[in-house]
Amino acid sequence: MNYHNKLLGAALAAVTALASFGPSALQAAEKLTLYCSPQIEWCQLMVEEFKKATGIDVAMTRKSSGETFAQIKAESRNPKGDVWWGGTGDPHLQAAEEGLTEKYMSPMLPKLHDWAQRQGSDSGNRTVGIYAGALGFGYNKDLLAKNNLPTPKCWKDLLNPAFKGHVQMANPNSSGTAYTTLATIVQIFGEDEGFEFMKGLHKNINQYTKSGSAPIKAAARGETTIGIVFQHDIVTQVVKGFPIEVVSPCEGTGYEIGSMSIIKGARNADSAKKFYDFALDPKIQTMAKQARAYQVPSNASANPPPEAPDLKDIKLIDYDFKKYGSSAERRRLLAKWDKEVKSLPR
Ligand code: S7P
Repeated sequence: MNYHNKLLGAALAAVTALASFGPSALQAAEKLTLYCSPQIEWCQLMVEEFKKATGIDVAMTRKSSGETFAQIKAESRNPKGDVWWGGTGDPHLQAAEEGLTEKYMSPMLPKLHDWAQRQGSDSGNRTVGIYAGALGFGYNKDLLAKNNLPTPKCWKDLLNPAFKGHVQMANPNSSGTAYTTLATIVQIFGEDEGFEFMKGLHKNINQYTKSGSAPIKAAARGETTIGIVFQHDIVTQVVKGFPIEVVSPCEGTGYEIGSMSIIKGARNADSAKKFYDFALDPKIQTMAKQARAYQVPSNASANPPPEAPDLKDIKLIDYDFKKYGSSAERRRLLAKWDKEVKSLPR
């Protein structure tokens, strides 16, 4: 027997052995590549629970919302991911508009809150809402007292020169949280005044981080006094016992509809649909608090964690998801922020 025949024999033996284990062995070969944008602890919990429920192996990478959008776009000729789970809704809407994601209508859709279903209908069902959360900022009360700083209550308070070097936020190009901040400020104050606000804020910023929740983790560690983030991410630090206070700005604030999409050309399309339905299940959404994730779940039968900020108590603006999630507007605002704000000296 020559070398090639030997190789063929070995391959045939392997296939026969696999088949003899029956369908469960073949099922175990199912897999899923998950791009995950919420906090890593929640990403890991979802991977474990999905594997437990289905036996499907998951390869997961965690990246911020803007970064994941850029990756999916860069890979669009040769897609490597199957599902993009979580992250702010604006870049999911942009991905839908740019044809980077697949249409899918889960049987769970009618069980979702209106705001989550609307995310679907606004995108031709190429994305869907999985949670909601309001933007705000948090501060380290020990550092505030130590530096004799006033208590900030409003967005405009953050422009006080006393806060120079005390405020941290993420870069809106990489971070969905920071893009939500930029779009919120523009919607509250109007574009001209909003950009003046961002320039004033820039003078007080000590660092633009890559990830949206990093500034409040830094505040918890005493590395910055104030972090502009989603309020649920502030609650996580409060629950961990850090001396952090949550602020819902007096002028009102924007919010996110955290979203999920199936990537166009997904190699594991069946697994992707299974994960999608699984992630909309009320039992699975209720598990989020195990990972100290305090967003409001999108399935109306899921129980929001008691610690989750109650959106009814927050002065929410009528955030225009269609406009600020559109490809042209997101690209325009980010380019303008890079040119007119980020480039300024501090
Ligand atoms: O930490 C949870 C969370 O705030 O992170 C997501 C966020 O978009 C990911 O971080 P980036 O700001 O870095 O993109 C939110 O969707 C989610 O609520």
